[in-house]
Amino acid sequence: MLPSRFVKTTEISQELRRRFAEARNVLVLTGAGVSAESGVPTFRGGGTSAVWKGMPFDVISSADMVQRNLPAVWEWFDYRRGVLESLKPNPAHHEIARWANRFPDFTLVTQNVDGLHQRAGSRDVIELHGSIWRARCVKCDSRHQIERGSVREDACLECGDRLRPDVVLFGEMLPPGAFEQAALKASQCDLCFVVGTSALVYPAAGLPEIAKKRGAYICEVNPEMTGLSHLCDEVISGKAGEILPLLSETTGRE
Ligand code: BJW
Repeated sequence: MLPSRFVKTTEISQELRRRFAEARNVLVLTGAGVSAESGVPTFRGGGTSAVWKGMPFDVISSADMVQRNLPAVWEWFDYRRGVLESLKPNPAHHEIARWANRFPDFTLVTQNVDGLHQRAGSRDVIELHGSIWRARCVKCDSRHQIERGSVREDACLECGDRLRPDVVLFGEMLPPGAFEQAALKASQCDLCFVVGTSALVYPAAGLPEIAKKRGAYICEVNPEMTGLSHLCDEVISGKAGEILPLLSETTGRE
């Protein structure tokens, strides 16, 4: 089933312009695609999907691998942090950061662990899947920031036990309160953007469904159709870094 409005171009509909100009509560859910134009590989689809030493990401980024071979997991995450050191936020990150000042109530929820939203200036980002820039103790759960360009700690500063990346792997619980806070905001928003996510991973993919049930207008920005496209009021087929800046330009809302 196609969404009510499927825009197969970079055109922004009059309806979306009006909604964008009048919206008070806006929620944006982002996924790996929002960082694709910065050079961060997405997880699924296309030739650049994440693979490490022949292992698909769901093998190396798994709770099982943390148990069996934590050094291999760190090698994969250290490599990714190293790559991120030289990458920059793209126009999509910057545009979303500006939106925080446009709407009376704005919430950014991301599945990304790369920290690029924050580097673009976004604050109070709800990170559903953790951060590649933090380590967490396997025993006492205390968290340790990993500064850009620095060497990460080997052992927990509180109890001395092993540290693991503070990211959420399949079958693991999301950070306490993160989804609940995002779900509350989804239930209150009047405009919801779903940007650069395949919308396959739950509970994140359930947020636009919550917003839709409460009557929000849902707009997806993605070069591909996803499992959520049918639920959206509008699907704009294109790259986030090209589409999102057009919204402000065409509505003139500052
Ligand atoms: C562009 C673009 C451009 C490209 N511009 N777009 C309910 C129903 C069914 C299953 C479950 C359920 N609840 C829980 C589950 C199980 C599971 C799950 O969802 N499984 C499904 C796969 C079926 N979920 C979980 O296990 C979650 N935990 C949980 O629910 O805990 C409670 C619980 C515990 C135990 C039992 C039951 C419940 C945890 C999920 C953790 C996900 N972790 C990962 C890895 C992080 C670590 C790492 O970085 O290595 O997070 S998986 C990976 O997928 C990563 C991402 O955040 C996540 C989502 O991917 P995303 O962002 O959508 O990226 P892609 O690559 O899939 O898509 C990119 C998109 O961008 C594409 O559409 C492109 O077209 C597009 N694109 N260029 C715009 N320029």
